[in-house]
Amino acid sequence: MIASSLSDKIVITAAITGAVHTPTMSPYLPITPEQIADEAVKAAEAGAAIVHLHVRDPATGKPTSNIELFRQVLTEIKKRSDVVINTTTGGGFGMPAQERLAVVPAFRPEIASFNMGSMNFGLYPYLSKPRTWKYSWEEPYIRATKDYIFKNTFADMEVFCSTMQENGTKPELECYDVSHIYNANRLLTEGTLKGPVHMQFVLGITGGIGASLEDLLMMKQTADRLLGSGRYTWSVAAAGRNQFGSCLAASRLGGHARVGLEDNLYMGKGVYARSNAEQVSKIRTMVQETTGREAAKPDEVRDALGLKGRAAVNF
Ligand code: KMH
Ligand code: ZN
Repeated sequence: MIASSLSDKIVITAAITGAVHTPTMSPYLPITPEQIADEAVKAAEAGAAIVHLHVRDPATGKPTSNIELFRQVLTEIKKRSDVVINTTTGGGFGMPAQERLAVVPAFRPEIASFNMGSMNFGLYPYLSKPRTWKYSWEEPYIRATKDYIFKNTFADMEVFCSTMQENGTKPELECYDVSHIYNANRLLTEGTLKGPVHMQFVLGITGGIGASLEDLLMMKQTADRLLGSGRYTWSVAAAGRNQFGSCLAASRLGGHARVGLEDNLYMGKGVYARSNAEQVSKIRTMVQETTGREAAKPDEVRDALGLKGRAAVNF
């Protein structure tokens, strides 16, 4: 059903800035609302059908949930592009669940991330590389993740689910491990979550499943077994150097691909990605040349995922 309508197309998502990387890690990480919007529009021009968005304090680059910053980014992108806008509800480290979710009732986006369980989410391995930090918040932000739980309890997930339903926002299920697929299946069985669902398998986070081919197959096979093959749509996002290989593998298995500076700052070993668009172009070419699947257009994605359309958002 849903999955087959896009089987000859690849849905490329560009995750523009995220909350995992800090300004010291790459001079190309977009920070201000203007930079984030501009990167999103250019990623769409390069072939991304969806852009996934976080915002940052323009003065320091620190991830924030500030609604006015979101408003600036969302309105600017909508003015310049018909790309599907996917807002984060994962936010940044240390943000309470309700604060992360506020973007949904405020803007009623077509789609938003929905994190499928609590987990360790360690960025502290970044500290093994010596750096001179640009901003004083960066090192403590990264260090604190050693003792941090990314909290998404069943009670939290019920609230996220009902808020998204009330606002006509499709949840994109961020699954960082096999247990998150079981959580998704539980919410579906209980009727809290309505199908058909769209999943993002997030591989290679410290605290989640790895990013080997076996890990990817384990995620897909688990989802097929629990939800039924072809009864859900799915995409892969993988951290760091695993990004392109995992996305290509997903494309060969009928899945979709998320790239972007949220997940990976590089094009290859030691070579910075100078923009999100560069990564979008690279995966678009890799997938097209390997599988023949062409980049899906935003309206094709709206159709296939059952999104309400850009006229129905509140920005
Ligand atoms: N910021 C992270 C803790 C999402 O956008 O929903 C997780 C994250 C996922 O980025
Ligand atoms: Zn995100």
